[in-house]
Amino acid sequence: MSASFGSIALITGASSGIGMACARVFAAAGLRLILLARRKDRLDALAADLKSEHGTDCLTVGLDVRDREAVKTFWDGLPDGWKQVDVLINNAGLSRGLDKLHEGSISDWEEMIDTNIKGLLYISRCVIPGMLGRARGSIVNLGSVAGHEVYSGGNVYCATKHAVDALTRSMRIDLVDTPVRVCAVSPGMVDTEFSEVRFHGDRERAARVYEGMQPLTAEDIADAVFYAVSRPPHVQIAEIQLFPTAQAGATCVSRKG
Ligand code: NDP
Ligand code: 8X3
Repeated sequence: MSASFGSIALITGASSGIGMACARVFAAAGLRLILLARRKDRLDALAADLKSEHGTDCLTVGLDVRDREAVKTFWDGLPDGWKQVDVLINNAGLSRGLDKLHEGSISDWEEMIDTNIKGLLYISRCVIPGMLGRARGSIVNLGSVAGHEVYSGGNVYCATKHAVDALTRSMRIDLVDTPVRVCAVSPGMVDTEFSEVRFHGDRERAARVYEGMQPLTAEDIADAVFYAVSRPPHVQIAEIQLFPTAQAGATCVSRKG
């Protein structure tokens, strides 16, 4: 099976949150999926679910997108019939900490820069040439409100998402004379494992981020990603920004109770 916009989607960071929700939406649309993340056990469990729910064929790969050689080896070693990626969802990403820059952890900075910027670049460099060869493709990069605004303690995370915004707009220019479309989906607060990762596993602190307000869900974001990809070929959605109704900016959130 396939959809009018393609037959294979590659989703990075499919083991959790937004990436996992995207996998469910694109599986329901009949695509075959290449699912990447470090936690392969989770990808395998997801693939088994999608097989039984939709008959989806998934290729699951335990991969750290920061590892340039591993990304190349994964791509070069893809089995026949799996290289024709029509939909690329550059979703793998994370934040670490909310420290002031002059008190920040350099290893946290490197993790964010290497994942959110360099990982996106390594994967895109592998996938885009094939899209050009086949003259079709849709790329969705996960941006953020943090790619448009900065906030206290957001420093390096915000810088990485500003970089994603710059790379998305650059890709669109570089690909303007081709049929390949590039979109950023840029959410505000989404209730996933994101805050737990930001606070290094501190679940109580993570839960406080969403206290007294209703955040977006991963499914809300997957719906936006699917909308962008499923437009007719002559329509390129440049960016979708989404907030919860109780949010109007990075630091403007209405909390009740
Ligand atoms: P989650 O923490 O739930 O999911 C993050 C995903 O990224 C996981 O599947 C994780 O898999 C993967 N990932 C992280 N590091 C790597 C790596 N080095 N190599 C491969 N995969 C990696 O968070 P979200 O779903 O919320 O985040 C998805 C994207 O959405 C991110 O880019 C984030 O910045 C963005 N975003 C999130 C918002 C939010 O409020 N939640 C708002 C705006 C944007 P694993 O650990 O198994 O490798
Ligand atoms: C995630 C949203 O507000 O934590 O990108 O930066 S925020």
